[in-house]
Amino acid sequence: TGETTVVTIQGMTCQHCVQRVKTALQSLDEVQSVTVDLAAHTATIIGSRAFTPDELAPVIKKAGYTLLHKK
Ligand code: 9UX
Repeated sequence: TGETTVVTIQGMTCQHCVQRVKTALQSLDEVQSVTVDLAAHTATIIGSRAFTPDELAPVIKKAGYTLLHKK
């Protein structure tokens, strides 16, 4: 079991970008797996809990990308 969090990320344009985002998100405690869909600009995080945009945004920014906040 696990909680799934899906976020939209701006700025990923290649598989190196995908790997950077995956590595950054996998560094978080309580993250079990991360998959990134380059075409959809999304990252799907499975973990022992859900993750909030506020805690994910700085991690994604540090990797060089931008969390797109849902309107
Ligand atoms: Mo290459 Mo992806 O610079 O940014 S890692 S396009």
